[in-house]
Amino acid sequence: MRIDIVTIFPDYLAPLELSLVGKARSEGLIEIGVHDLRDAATDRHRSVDDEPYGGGPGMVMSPQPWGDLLDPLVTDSTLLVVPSPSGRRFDQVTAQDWSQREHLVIACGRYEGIDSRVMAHYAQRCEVAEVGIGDYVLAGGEVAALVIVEAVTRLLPGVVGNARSVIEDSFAPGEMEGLVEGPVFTRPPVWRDQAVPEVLLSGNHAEIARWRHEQALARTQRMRPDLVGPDVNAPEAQE
Ligand code: JBH
Repeated sequence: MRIDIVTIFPDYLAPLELSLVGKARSEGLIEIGVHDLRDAATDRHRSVDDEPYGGGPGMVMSPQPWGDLLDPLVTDSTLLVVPSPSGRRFDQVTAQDWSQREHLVIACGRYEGIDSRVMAHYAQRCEVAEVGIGDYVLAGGEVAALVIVEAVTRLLPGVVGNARSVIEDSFAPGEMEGLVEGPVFTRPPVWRDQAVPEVLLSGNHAEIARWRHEQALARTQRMRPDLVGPDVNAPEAQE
């Protein structure tokens, strides 16, 4: 897979040289290109934005630099990803889907966003997906791009050493589908008066699997009630 990222802050994407994504790149499991939008600006100040038509606060990114920079990157098999607070939510199912694509281009907007004609134009030439990563306000698409690249890269074959850790993750389809993971423990068996739950030391794998599922269910109910139905054991649900 190849991912091209377009931004006015190429340095913001330096973390893609580190850790899991950095290793996947150096092993040739993924190719990532980072492009400076200002390289496609035509004036002396390398401007990439202008005032919004119709008035209002902030600035809008001009279509010309986007068009000039994207034209040579985009083919009919590209998925053009535009991180935006008004997009549909990027989730694990989206990450799974995108990990099968051969080419992503991620267009990072700043200010009040990118002139809408850019998305309309490329929608005629390839698939375009506007996605947000959560209900909070960011200053631009770069952090969302980092999130998307990491979520997608770890799903590529050969990237995560232990395939089970991908399969058994929170949100991953399968046994723990729709649940967040419960608590985990490692040595020592007692730390600051707290013992590791007995069952985990029992060696009874069926018992352990059952306990983990119970814990995951309880934690999901408590921390992410939106992911499960109403708690049938809750006092207000009795009688
Ligand atoms: C900004 O404010 C944001 N919330 C969620 N996703 C985003 C993606 C790009 C820019 C946001």
